[in-house]
Amino acid sequence: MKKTRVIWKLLLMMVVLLFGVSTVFAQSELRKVMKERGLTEKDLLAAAKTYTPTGKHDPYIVFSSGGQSGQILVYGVPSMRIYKVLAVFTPEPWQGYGYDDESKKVLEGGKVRGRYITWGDSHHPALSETNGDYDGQYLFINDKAHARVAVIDLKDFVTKQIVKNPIMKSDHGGCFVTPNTKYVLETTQYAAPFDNKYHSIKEYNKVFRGAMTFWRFDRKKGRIIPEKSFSVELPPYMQDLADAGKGISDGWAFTNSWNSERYTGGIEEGNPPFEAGCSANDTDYLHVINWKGVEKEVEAGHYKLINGHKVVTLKTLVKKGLIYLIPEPKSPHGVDVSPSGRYIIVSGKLDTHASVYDFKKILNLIKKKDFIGKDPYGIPILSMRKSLHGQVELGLGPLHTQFDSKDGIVYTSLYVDSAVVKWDYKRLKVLDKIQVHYNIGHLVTPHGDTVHPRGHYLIALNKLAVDRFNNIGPLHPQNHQLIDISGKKMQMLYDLPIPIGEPHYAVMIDAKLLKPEVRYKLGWNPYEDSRSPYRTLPGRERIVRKGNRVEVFATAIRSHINPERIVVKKGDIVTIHVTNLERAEDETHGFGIYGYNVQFSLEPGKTSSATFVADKEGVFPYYCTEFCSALHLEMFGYLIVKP
Ligand code: RUQ
Ligand code: CUA
Repeated sequence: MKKTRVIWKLLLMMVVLLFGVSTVFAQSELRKVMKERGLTEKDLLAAAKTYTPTGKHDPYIVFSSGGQSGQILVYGVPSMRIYKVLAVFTPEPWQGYGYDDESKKVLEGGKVRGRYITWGDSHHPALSETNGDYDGQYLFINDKAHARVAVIDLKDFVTKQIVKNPIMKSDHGGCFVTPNTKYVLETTQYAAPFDNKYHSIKEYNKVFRGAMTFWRFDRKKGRIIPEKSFSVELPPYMQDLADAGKGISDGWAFTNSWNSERYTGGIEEGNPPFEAGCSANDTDYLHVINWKGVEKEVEAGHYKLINGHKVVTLKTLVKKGLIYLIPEPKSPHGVDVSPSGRYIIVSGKLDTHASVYDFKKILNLIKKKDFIGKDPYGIPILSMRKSLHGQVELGLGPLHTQFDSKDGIVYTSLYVDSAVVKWDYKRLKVLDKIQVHYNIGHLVTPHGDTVHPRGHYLIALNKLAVDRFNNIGPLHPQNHQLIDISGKKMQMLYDLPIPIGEPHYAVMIDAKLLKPEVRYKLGWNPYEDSRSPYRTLPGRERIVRKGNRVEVFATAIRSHINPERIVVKKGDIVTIHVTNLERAEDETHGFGIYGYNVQFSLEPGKTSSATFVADKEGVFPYYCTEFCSALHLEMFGYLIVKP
């Protein structure tokens, strides 16, 4: 009772401060609103913890995967206000991404066997790290459907590069970075042949393979260097989530798996379905890989070139003692390395327990060559019992784990129970549980997968929303729920519907670490981080014709586009470059042309180009597509194509 009264007084004080009204008036107003909206005192407290007055900024920023949209969602915590959708694997017109020549080049990096792909199943974002903690410089994300990885530079929140994995057909265990972002990890999901040829499913054990790729990241250039990247060949066990070691496990990588049966399905032939065949064994394998050792083998030239990519074979890995397997409860999910790097938490998924492995014990077993056997590929297997620190029964469907700032405290999602469980992985006991709505996949805490988790908030990334929001048709949004974890008991604060696809993972960073630019240098091509050779200064606008090639050097500044008329002949190949001359913050112009699928977003200083064949005669208005000034509507011109 006493506590409620204190809360009540605090809230009143807030209202008084906020509105500058008398206590009595504020009290009656507040009571009225509560009554009208059916709010409890608990609701008011949650509101006070999340409400962010106009002009106030958020202390944390979340980068959430956008699932099938192939994008990334950026929102603030605790306000849960959505700030931006980052275009990554998919064309996105607001940002002009995929609609100008410069960004098309980035998307082309993600071609699959020559085909231009316009979607991605974005899964796990990863922030760049320095000494194991976020540094606010780069963001990476994988596309499960096509085994691709993208690099986003956080100095302007723009996708700079997409690389296609040369040997994988899908991925899941990515992206995870090594503690200084030397490598970005990507691990296969569905085993497949490394080559692009026909193979019968009967060749599964021999030809189908998993892999873990170590993409070498050049921090200065802000790009992945494919020539310096390499992969390790893995058995076709359907590798799942992965993580890079840190602290005492730095130099090692971990991935679990869910098909040690090497089951190949075939209900068509009367075989059991995949989901039964892939979970017949009681255990699957946690893979333990010494990547620093693998790096040395690559340097020594002990690799095979497959599709032009360096692959260290299973044979080499086994011969040099660079890979080990440890049984884990069947079809597990999530493999999360503790801040110190000593403990590795694997969730049961089909088992109600989380298994906490102790890397010190693992290293000892490896040193002593204390193995319980070998798998069909000759990989030594360590004893599960001897590798474990312990197991804790958490509930139904444990999936992912995030760490708290308090030592030993973690949060694990329970998919089947629709709950988050708070527990102690060192002392092996459950501390608290909270219901979420519904069927949670991942969860995220600030810096929750680094050496220095910050605590305070947790977001449950729920797969199903069911009845939580207004009915907007059979396709429901997912539901991100903000939870206060600063106290002993977890408290639900806020629901955020996610409108662009199924978010898998999200990362949450201290907003102070992000220092993006507000404008580009004049004439900038952000996709190449250099001055565009096509930049145009005021007074230098021109139209240059060479044979049937017409090149237009244009500028945009409040409130005109120069030139105002572009006259070409039918069949001409036209390239239009537009430079935004503005220096003022947020003075973005756009440039859209009727009928030619051209749309630029011209942030201050940016130069964008579009090349097209003027294959239709007629009159084609172009105009600025951002409401930039009182005379924005007047910011236009005509492309006239003569017969
Ligand atoms: S994994 S919902 Cu697809 Cu990130 Cu666990
Ligand atoms: Cu420029 Cu509207």
